[in-house]
Amino acid sequence: MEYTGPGCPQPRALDELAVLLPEFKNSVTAVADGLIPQDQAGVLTDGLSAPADGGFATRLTLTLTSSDPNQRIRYTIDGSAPAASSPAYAAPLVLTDTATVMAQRFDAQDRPAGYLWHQTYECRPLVVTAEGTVAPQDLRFGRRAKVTIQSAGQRAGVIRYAFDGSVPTAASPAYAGPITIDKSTSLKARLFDGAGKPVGSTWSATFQQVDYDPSNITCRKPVTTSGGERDGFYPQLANDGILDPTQYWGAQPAPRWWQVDLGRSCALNAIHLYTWWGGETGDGRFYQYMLSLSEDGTHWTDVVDASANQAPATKDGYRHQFPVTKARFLRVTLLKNSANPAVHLVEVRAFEAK
Ligand SMILES: [Ca+2]
Repeated sequence: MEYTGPGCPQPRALDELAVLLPEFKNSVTAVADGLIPQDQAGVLTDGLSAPADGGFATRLTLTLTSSDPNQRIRYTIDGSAPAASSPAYAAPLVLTDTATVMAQRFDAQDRPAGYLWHQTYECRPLVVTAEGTVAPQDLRFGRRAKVTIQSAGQRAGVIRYAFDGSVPTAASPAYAGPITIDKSTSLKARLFDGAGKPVGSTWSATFQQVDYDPSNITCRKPVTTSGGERDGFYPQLANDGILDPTQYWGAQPAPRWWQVDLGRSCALNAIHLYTWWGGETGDGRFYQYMLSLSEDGTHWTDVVDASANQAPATKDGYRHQFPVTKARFLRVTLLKNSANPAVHLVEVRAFEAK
């Protein structure tokens, strides 16, 4: 997700540069209060959806200082260079919309002195949250997601949005409540004030629908394996929640096992095992395996014996149901891949009895 608009680097402290460049001394410096903290940048769920380069959500207070108190500062907020006719700085500036601030010292004869200081501060007034995504800061979702848009600080105005990739205008649909999406889509949203004028930047993101099942309980739990991993084929790819055949755990030679710690004793009655299946339509390969459960990680019960399986792997996976069994640990032992000596898991999903 990102905001589009002017770039917004952190405010410059020209006094720091003065160490290297003495001629920068006696220039204007600035302190900005209200910038979105770096550690909250990019967070979707708590409402601060912004890239890591700052910006502000509702209001920004800017304090300008000159190391020469005898010279006044004049400033503009429209991007033009300050002149003798520009306002003299007397108190901290309060910004409520994107602005390029320029400031310059002027001497007793109102002649420019020192160097021009300038900085663009980007207002990002919207807060976007989503339910049903793979993770709080993730824009990928399963069957559907519910997207909520608010203005930061309950700022007055009308939020308008567009799904077609265009930037919302005053004629775009007005946001009236959470929006449910059920396919991949771009979303752009923008705040308009009472006069129909846009405020700040446009919020923009692309939500991506993926094969993700929120009722699966293996997702992102700790995993261990018997080793033999190939570079880049991490064990965590088999329980990242997403069925994506380009991302899988791979190890060799068979047999190899992969194990997940569910963190608590669960009443399981179904496991869906997605080995690699050899491309979109499958290449006819099959995997032979055992599925075992354990309460303590030491004593195991085999709930599925597919050691003689010859059914080809497909994108639908090997789906097993079994009598309800209590377990904290789930182990997949891959005994054989008919295509080559390596074994592969795209995803392992487990489900609790309802
Ligand atoms: Ca996966």
